[in-house]
Amino acid sequence: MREKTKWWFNGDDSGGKGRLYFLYPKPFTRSTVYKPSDSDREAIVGDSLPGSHSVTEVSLMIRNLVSPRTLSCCLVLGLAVLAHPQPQAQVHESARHDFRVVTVVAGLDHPWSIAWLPTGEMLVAERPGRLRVVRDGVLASAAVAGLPEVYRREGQGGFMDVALHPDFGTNHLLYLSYGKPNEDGSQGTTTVVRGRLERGSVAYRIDDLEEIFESNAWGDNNNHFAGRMVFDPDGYLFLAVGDRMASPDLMADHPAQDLTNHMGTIVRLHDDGSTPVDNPFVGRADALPEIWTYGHRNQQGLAVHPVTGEVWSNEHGPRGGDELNLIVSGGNYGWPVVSYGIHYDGTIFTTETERRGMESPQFAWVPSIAASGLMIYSGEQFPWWKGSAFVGGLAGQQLARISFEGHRAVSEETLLEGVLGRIRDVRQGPDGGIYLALEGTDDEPLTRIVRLEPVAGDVRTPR
Ligand SMILES: [Ca+2]
Repeated sequence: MREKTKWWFNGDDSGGKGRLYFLYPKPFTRSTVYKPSDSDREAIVGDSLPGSHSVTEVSLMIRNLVSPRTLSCCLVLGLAVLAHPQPQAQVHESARHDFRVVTVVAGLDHPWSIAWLPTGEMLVAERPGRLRVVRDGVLASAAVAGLPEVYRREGQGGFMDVALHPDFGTNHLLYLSYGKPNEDGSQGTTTVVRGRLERGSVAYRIDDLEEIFESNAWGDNNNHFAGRMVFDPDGYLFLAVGDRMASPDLMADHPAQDLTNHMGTIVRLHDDGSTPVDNPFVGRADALPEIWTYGHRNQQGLAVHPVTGEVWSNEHGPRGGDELNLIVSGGNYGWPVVSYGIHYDGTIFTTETERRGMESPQFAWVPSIAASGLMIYSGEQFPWWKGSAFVGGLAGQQLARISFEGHRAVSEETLLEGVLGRIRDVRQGPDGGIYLALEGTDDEPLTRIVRLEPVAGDVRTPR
């Protein structure tokens, strides 16, 4: 019997009969059938039950929680509870679904992004330059080995996003975006490496690491790297590169409006980093061929629509003017010539919010929430939320849900405002759950990933 990881009680709050769910690591096997031995049973019952509970019957049912190949099992034990049932988390109400917030894993240092392996294990990129593995709710102490050094462990120039190749199951290729330092460490730029994720005797490691794209977005500051990545259904890799905080007062001379660098762009690449010949600026002497769109600021969300396959992005405005954008080939998204925002000090750099020939956002936040993370929901756990976009708020300390008619955002609902602090990333897990990576604080830098848990019987008609 290995160490236990987690248990929770599902039953009458005032005591009485209920079921104890117990999650523990299953030996790694391709088989979906795993029978615990009698000694396993004894260890579970002996180790995991609080003293005031007694077991009247033990029925062991193996339930795969995530996928047939997950490492997790769930034992369901029939219990008679004498006293002190486990309190359940608070229910949060919203227009379409009620839900609880439960902790998935704690102890993370600036988690910036989340990805899942086919085994059900969770990968978490920590900004200071570590890639962590979470197995059955337990954070492995050893980080993934074989990844590069970062430009800055503080600020924004560390590890950014982690993504699996669409054929990861056969090729094991893992992609990481990060702030790459120049030779003397004085400047950094958004860069993508990939390598094969292999499991060693103790921990995962990256073999055959190679750099596949170094953006031309060098700067000696530590801001606006963007760095989000996503593969679209055709297998192209999209990468957001931030504007490196060049001043909006540059207006039409701003680097985000200059196609000879990658600042303020989304680039589109083959999986090996080479340039697709049908990219919109291929063959132009005044443009870099990797550019797919430009005129962006600091894009902290990038997602593929689960039904249409379209690429969507969100970006930070300055004071006001965060945007949710539908990404179309060759589009100029206007920064800083058109914006719904103003300078942080309240002064104005543009009076225009839209202009012919520039792409307008499908939704804009005024005031800003500091949009971070983007997910368009397609799971079964929250059926009324299918097709909604979920966006984390850093300064806004909230989860925004945007609903659409076609491409047009028609409503915004603010969830969890002020409840969880700053939300850095939003993902849909392979179980259809909604996962949030939270920011720590100066006082408590280590932080959590949480999951929204449906409330049974919650599905209701719209209010
Ligand atoms: Ca814009």
